[in-house]
Amino acid sequence: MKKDSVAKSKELTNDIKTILEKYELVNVNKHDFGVYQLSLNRPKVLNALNDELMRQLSDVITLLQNHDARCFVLTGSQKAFAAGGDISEMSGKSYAQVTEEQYVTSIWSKLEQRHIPIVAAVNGLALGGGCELAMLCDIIVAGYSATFGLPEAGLGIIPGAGGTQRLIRAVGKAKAMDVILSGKTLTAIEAERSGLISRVIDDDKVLAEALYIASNIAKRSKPVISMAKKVVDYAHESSLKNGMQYEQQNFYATFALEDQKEGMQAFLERRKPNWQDK
Ligand code: DAK
Repeated sequence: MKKDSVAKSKELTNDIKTILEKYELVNVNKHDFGVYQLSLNRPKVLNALNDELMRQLSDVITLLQNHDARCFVLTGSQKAFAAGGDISEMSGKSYAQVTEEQYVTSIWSKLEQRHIPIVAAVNGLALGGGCELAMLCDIIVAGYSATFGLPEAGLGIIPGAGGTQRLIRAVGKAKAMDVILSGKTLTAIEAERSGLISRVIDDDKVLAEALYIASNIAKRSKPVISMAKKVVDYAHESSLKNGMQYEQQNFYATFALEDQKEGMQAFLERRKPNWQDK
């Protein structure tokens, strides 16, 4: 594979640099051809996705999309792309709260509506919301040691950001049920074989590969890429909207269960949950 056209680092212009400095949970690096690398930056909690991180990610993408971005690469750290939605933020929420505030849904749907493609460069853990965030991207490249999973049921909730809907479309019912119901995780090789991700590569080459893919996309016509993305999304996701709404209602409903409180509290107290079945 020719790598002579890999996007090289570029200096951000001062005007955009000053604006981006306030987004401390998302690091931005500019590369050639209008490729932007966005790195999630909550390393102490394995990039757990709290409301603020998702808001910043969405704002940065909107900002750069309206500037000169032609393709994004979204990445985390070597240990974790993201270990899921932030459990400490979610644990105390009630059913009334999550439904009234439409808990983080509006931010996630803004991310879904972008027209510039995102290549996810995944190393380490992509769990729960982290796996859902990767699946919301257009192409996923992962290192051999990456792990994908939707462990939500073990916390007394269900996936709520498209996990139930996108996983089944990517890997089929049998594997999706195994992952969602039993908590099985997928290795990068399994994920590639089952169609969840497009390329597996040595861990230390993942980012370079994702940047290479992004630069190839960025060098093509922007409206053509945007149309191609829209049409592929349509084929893949035409019934997604209804499914997403159904998932969301049921996700919120789990917050009416005592088992949601118990499951999340158990994680925070580092013990096994004592399920009440109510
Ligand atoms: N939330 C908050 N903190 C987390 C976290 C998470 N998901 N994952 C890890 N951390 C924190 C740990 O609490 C720990 O913090 P300290 O104790 O040091 O303060 C730190 O990160 C390092 O984690 P560990 O010490 O546990 O590290 P280990 O290597 O031993 O274990 C692990 C790594 C990933 C196996 C373990 O941390 C783990 O099981 N984490 C939880 C994984 C999980 O269950 N994820 C699913 C969460 S639920 C929605 C959008 C999104 C979502 C829902 C709705 N809408 C749009 C509506 C998402 C939901 C979820 O993802």
